[in-house]
Amino acid sequence: MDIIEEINRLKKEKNAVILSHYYVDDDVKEVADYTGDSYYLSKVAKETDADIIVLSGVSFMGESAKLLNPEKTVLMPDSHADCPMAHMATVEYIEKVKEKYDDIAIVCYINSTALLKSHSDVCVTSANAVKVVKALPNKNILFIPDENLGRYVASQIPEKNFIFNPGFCPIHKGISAAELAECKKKFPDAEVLTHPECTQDVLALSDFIGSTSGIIKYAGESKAASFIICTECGVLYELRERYPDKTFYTVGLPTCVNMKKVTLEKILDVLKTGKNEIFLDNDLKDKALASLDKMLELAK
Ligand code: CIZ
Ligand code: SF4
Repeated sequence: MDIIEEINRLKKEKNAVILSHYYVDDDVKEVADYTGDSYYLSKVAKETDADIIVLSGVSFMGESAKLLNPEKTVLMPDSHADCPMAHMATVEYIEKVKEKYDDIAIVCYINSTALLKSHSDVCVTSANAVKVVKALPNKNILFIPDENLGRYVASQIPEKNFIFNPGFCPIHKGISAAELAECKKKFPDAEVLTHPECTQDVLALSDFIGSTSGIIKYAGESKAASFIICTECGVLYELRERYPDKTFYTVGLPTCVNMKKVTLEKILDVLKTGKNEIFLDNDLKDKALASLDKMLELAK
């Protein structure tokens, strides 16, 4: 039996579901029951009636799935697949900023540890951040951990006062505006579609700024025949599959090494053994879940 057949057999036998992020390797996405961005995966995790969720992505995604569905077993194919940005804020910094403002909301990008979520008022993803922050009554917003996404959201909501935190995604930050400008010269008819984790100078050269799901939707609706995609390269698979007549370029090949740690062999292994299960600290579970639930409610 080949590995895909065996994974599918075990999925059925154990009533497991595989949720994959767009950024994992293409062969891994072949066995996924659901593939999407963080927002989509969190909604699926909340609604699934499977007993086991295999989260083919990085650890904050597994933690979110467990928070949203605590009765389920959540397994990570690779327990070291972690997002460095998820750790790039401190509780001390949050508390220090809170002391300065009476009316402040702590807004936490979902790419964050459960600990950071537990010290926040609401979570956001890149797909819903503007909508969720707009819906908050607070004028002062501390946005953690990603400064670039925070600055983009702030640019869309000028009536609020934002405080930023110096976190970043190394992959999106690594996309260079100078190289993008070169690429635009080479492909002048291509539209530039960019994730808001990229730096401000890259955003300034873009025709569309949005989450991975937003980029995929935009590429389908646009009349343009070619696009320069400024996000992690995994999204190319979905774009090329959905729109085979369109052409997609990237600036270099931005690759998240952590997402690429997930392999079919590791998925099979956790399905067989049940290892790498996510357990969350009891002290922070309720508060972290409250910030995720608030996001799901405000993003409706
Ligand atoms: O960079 C990431 O990890 C993204 C874009 C996650 C997501 O799906 O929002
Ligand atoms: Fe984290 Fe960036 Fe990888 Fe996303 S692409 S998981 S933000 S390091």
